[in-house]
Amino acid sequence: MAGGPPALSRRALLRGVGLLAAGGTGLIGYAAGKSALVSAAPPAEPPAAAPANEAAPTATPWPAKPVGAAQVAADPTALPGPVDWAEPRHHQITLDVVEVVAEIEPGVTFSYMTFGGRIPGPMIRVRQGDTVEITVNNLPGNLMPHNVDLHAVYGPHGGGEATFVVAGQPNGMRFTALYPGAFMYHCAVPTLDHHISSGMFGMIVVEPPEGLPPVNREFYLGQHELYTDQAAGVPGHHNFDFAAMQREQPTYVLLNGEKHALTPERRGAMQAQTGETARIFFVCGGPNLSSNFHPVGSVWTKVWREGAILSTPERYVQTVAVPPGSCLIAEIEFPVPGMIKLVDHALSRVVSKGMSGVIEVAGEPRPDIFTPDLPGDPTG
Ligand SMILES: [Cu+2]
Repeated sequence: MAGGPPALSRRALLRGVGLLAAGGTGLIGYAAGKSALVSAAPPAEPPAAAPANEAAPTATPWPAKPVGAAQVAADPTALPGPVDWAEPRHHQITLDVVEVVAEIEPGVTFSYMTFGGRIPGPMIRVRQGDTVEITVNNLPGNLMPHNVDLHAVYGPHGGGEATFVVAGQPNGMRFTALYPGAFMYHCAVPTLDHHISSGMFGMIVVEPPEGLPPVNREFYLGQHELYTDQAAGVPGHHNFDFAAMQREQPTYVLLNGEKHALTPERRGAMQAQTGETARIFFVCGGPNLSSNFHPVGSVWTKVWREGAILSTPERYVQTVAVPPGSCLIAEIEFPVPGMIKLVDHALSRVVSKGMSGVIEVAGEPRPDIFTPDLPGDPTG
């Protein structure tokens, strides 16, 4: 297992990062010298005007930066299949830490920090009793130290201290997944709220030995909020705003890391057929806001709050509160065709802040269940 640089202990590095965070100017000085993640210099070009319907920006906008990745939104269908093994297995997993400039929405760039270049980070799926060797690979060229704290780990810091690593190095640990459920993982360096807000969170699912109920489809989703020095929608590069984070007033509230990413207008909607049942794995990264997760035009037919999969599920739940640092496993059925919009029902987070996704349900109409038009309705 690799460690930190030879001259410095991991504990000393953690202390150092803590001092940077506590010092305020120390953090700004550190980051401004590196220029990409937190910036204090004036813009190189005249600022773009804010849209008339937006609040005035809190700082002069920078021009948009060249993007290093065309997309950070995770494909909601890109998740491992259900556990199909009956004996304990050993897993070797590497989480690449990717710091990358990408668009929150078209024309608005941000310096994201991610696991694997996607938000949420890759879903890890194991069986209760499995052993997991997990390595945080902090890629060369990154600016920040990182680590991973998994809520599925019995162990100090959830493994955060054991995996702490500076840029250009890997650092790993091994654990046994002793309890089942869906659990968040996240970067947990001393400035962890900054790192989570910038994208560093994901989910590990530990299935019970008997597995999960069969379903037709599964989707993997993550909500979190982003604090920038501009109003939502202002073109250009948005820098991270620590003061806004302290006030817990986000610029964006996002599903899978980008504004309205999982909609037909952006990256594409999720797809389903009438008569099917889908399972949703949902992680609320926060760092500060709970989600009030609601399917518009439907209902969660089964809900395992907190991802507590051994619990008896609640039935026909309209809106589920999911706190930051937790997960939800829910099932949804599709009796009629049409569009189901997934939102945070704290509704001011939806339109301009970006918190929505869509499931498009194809199939034959069921007028016995829903009839949109009645005789005498206005036409056109
Ligand atoms: Cu980090």
